[in-house]
Amino acid sequence: MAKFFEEESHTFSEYLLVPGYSSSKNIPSNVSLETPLVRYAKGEKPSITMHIPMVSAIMQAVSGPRLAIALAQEGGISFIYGSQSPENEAQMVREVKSYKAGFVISDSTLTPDMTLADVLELKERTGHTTMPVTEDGTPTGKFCGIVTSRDYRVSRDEPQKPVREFMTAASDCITANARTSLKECNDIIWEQKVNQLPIVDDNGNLVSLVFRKDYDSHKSRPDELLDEHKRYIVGAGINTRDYAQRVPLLIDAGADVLCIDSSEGFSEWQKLTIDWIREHYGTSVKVGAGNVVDAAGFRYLADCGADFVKVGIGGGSICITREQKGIGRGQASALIDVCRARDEYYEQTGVYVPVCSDGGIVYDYHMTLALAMGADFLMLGRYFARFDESPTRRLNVNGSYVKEYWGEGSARARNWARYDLGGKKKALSFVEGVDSYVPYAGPLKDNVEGSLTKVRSTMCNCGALTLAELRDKARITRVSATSLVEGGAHDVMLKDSNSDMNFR
Ligand code: RVP
Repeated sequence: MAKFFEEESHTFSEYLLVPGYSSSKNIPSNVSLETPLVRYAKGEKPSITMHIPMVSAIMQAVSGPRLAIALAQEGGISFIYGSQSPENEAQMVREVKSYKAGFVISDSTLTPDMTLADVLELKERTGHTTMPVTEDGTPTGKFCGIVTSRDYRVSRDEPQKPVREFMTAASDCITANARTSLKECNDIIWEQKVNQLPIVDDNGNLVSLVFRKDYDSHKSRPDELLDEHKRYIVGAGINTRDYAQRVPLLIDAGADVLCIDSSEGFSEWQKLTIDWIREHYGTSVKVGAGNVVDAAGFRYLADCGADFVKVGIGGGSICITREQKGIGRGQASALIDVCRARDEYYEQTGVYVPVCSDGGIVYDYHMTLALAMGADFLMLGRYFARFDESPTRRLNVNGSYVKEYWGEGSARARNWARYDLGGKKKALSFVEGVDSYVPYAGPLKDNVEGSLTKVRSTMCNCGALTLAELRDKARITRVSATSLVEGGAHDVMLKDSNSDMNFR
């Protein structure tokens, strides 16, 4: 006879926090959101602690180098997507590790043969108006010149006009060499009255750009997450198929932490992957595993030596696994079950294995709920896909700006290794994800700050100043379908029917 779980499975929206006593010390500026990323023994400290409990999803549409840098600047970690060649993924890790604050690697580069139409298309896609021109169109190719919006007139110029005819040629640009410090670059920008300064190496190749508009943001970022060499911390996704090739390249590139990216993690494939890493690197390479949705799955991965365990099957916004295969569990129920198992494991073994809640966060308050239910940190896909820094195109659809967002199990990403169960076939057998748009929401920094302001505020209402205290003190109630209606605006006529509250 099958085992039947006693309780239905529930989602975050079916719960609310009941405020507890808060003292005059419970003010948002006193709240710490520090959280462990990897396992540690009682009395010791984890080797990596994040300053905010957020990581970005291991997805093509989410975690590229630009988002990784922006998130590390706020105190969280990106996991660069693994559904690309090991070499490309390692290159992305290297880009993050070699990033120097204030020196921007171009993500909108032209060739001299491209046209004004290409410039306009790129501008629409990335939102950038300043575009360097290199011989081969790569961000580190031979520097040929620069295009800004002052170089063309859309009303007069032909769309087919080649870039070489209207760019400011390299010989007329003020540039600096790669040994110039950020302070010196900013001095040049002010003295020469320019808005950007291309950094060019001794062979004439573009290295990066320094922008006047970034001047203020170079000032200290209190939460940024740095390694011992003051480089940004970055993670990388791996799979249970090509780890013997992929892991060495990622470690060599400087990845600080790895995570096995799999739709279903309660499997021997995960053990084989972790065993291989332990055999070759001992415990110096940190690796998370998942995804699981119950205590047994957690226990298995914790015993395998996973540094953290990721929870969630079928709850992702772009995920249709539950419809396609009939497997999964409501994200809240899965998380509660796994977090109980983590606490038991800690009591029994003295080893704390952090839990990551992956997928299904829609509202900011879901973040607080997930943390109160026990998550040490959250993995978010849709949330980050909406920002400037995600690697996807920004488009104007019916008058609104949107960004593209597609699942790793979609026909577009074809991340077969994430879903593979073994056998000869090296392709997706059927899709488990969709291709979609999400509302464009601007820069990561502003949005993360906004969301965490709400998290801090709710923590104060629960009398908690740390995430551990929140887990201890939170009082959580289930809500009926009728009281859900009561929770939103109701019985009034909204003035702004296009309100974007749903996405905040
Ligand atoms: P969300 O934040 O709700 O967009 O969910 C993101 C999560 O969804 C990812 O971290 C991953 O676990 C899962 N995912 C990614 N692709 C797919 C799919 O195609 N089914 N699912």
